[in-house]
Amino acid sequence: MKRILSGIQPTGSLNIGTYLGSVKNFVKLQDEMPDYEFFIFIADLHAITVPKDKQKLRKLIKELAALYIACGLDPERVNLFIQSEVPAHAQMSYLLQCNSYIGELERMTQYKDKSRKQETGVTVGLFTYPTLMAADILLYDAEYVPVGQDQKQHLELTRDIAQRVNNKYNDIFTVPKPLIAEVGAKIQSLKDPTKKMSKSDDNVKSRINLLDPENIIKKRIRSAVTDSLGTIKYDPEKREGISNLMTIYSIIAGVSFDEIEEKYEGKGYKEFKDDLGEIVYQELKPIQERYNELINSKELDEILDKGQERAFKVSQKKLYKFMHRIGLGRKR
Ligand code: ATP
Ligand code: LTN
Repeated sequence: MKRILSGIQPTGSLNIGTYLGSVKNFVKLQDEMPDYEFFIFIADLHAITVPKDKQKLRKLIKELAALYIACGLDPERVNLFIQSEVPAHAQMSYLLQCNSYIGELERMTQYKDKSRKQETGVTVGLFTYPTLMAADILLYDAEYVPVGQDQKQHLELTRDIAQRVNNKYNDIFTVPKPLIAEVGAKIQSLKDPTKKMSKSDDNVKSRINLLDPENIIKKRIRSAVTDSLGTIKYDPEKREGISNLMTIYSIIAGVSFDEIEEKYEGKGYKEFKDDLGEIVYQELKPIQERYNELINSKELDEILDKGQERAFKVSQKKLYKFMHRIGLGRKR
């Protein structure tokens, strides 16, 4: 069966950037692509490449899993699992490291950015991060990998590694393709619209988290950076702030930029922002209700157990196949 796979790091509460750029797209894909098997996992091994507080990490892993389901992922359609509960990921990552070059990992912009920001020692794990990501994907022979724009370079590296290994060891991996959503592929920070909205940004005002209460949601939108022109016009090159808010509006309300411009012709930011605050709140309300039902439930554990079982089976088989091709272990 053909497969689609993606991972998300438990590095902070889920925000509307990740939701609109990634989760919502997933929910759509599970219905639009019935011939594919879906795997989504919480990339907790990726999260520890930079220092993490134990209690916070544990809480975030479960929170993310519950939120994914609350956002509409159907556990009957999608295998949802926790990366560290499936040992083949770390094992495969090592095997791929032996087929990757220091030079190509050094070129990764995420590594360059994150290692620059790191105050204490930069770990080897941060450097080899892309080989773990390649392992995540290649273990499942994923044909498509839905990601945001920022992950495109890692996907390209995964393809290079897969092709290299295929040439050396007789076509063992499916070469994956990125699936990048067109609109909303990148939601920008509410405080600095030239940067992406990120859960690891120190400024909490830069984002709206899916679990934020109504008053915070509306406050964040009201205080989002725009410009002094005061008109509702989409121009992502010159007017990043208002264009970013229009993107959020467009995806949630399902209307085009032209329709938004028409609706707010002659009106100012206040009216637009008040409406957008309400639209975002109405989108998040049912998600928060479902999340509260799930977070401490047996249902969530059962979903994660089922996901782990399936992921274990598929990944273990691929891992052994590759080990065998390399010449490792005993021949059976
Ligand atoms: P960090 O800032 O800690 O690196 P992040 O907020 O970028 O984290 P990830 O866990 O790295 O979140 O991303 C999960 C998925 O959501 C990825 O496919 C990523 O590209 C996508 N994504 C994250 N932030 C945004 C955003 N602002 N707009 C669109 N897609 C996003
Ligand atoms: N690196 C990704 C998360 C991630 C991922 C993956 C995405 C880890 N493994 C495999 C797709 C496929 C990120 O930071 N967003």
